[in-house]
Amino acid sequence: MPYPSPGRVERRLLDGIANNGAIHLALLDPEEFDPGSAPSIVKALERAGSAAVMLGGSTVSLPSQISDLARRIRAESGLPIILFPNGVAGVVEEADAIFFMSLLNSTNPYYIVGAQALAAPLVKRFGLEAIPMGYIIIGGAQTSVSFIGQANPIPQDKPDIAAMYALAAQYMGMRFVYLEAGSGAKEPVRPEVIRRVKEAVDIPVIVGGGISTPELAERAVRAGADAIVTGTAIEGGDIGRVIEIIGAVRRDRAI
Ligand code: 1GP
Repeated sequence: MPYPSPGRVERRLLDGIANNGAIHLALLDPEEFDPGSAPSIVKALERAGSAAVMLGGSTVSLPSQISDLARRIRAESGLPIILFPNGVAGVVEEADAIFFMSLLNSTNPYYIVGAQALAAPLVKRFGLEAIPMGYIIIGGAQTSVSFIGQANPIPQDKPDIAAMYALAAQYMGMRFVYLEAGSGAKEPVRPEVIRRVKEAVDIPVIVGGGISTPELAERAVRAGADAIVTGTAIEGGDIGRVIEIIGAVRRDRAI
């Protein structure tokens, strides 16, 4: 059993993966979202089987936007609320947990450990469950996250490098690894990258960025993704399609 042992939210994610083969995580970026519409959307996604809500975005600077969204969602939904912070501004008290993430292929130590050190006392004070996660940016496209995070993205045709970084995350004690193509990416993380990472590590593999259809979600799950994140598809307002994506994710990956 790792120390500290997994908290309530982490256990729920792990149980979801164990029971369903893979889970869906709904990402809401407070800068892209009308807070009034969030609760009904989240309720629909919860009914469809999404496992948790992630709150955050690369350019968020106003913590109160995240707090407001978290409060509204909590009033209407029982889904765990997990912060997906871009920095210290992404840490608020109203969530259940935080992906305590290090952008492993940033060229700037601020995004590897600097922001985390500044945020750590807040996480403790707010009583947030910290879920240690290695965050790795994949693919050549310039996205908000790769620009802001000053990343040196791992090329899609270098799956072994992605696997090395993911294994390093595991050996450093991180309990999830997130392969990120960037929000709205034209090319999601390629199946070969997911497959190679999955073969290399024992920790759950989260995949996001550009997964806009059930087919792309299913392809990622078949390649070995344990969790699929969608953000842009939810912002687009076609909740029917997001519900289809959730259905595709929850199907047994062995099918
Ligand atoms: C971004 O991986 C997430 O951090 C989700 O990406 O917005 O493209 O779904 P999309």
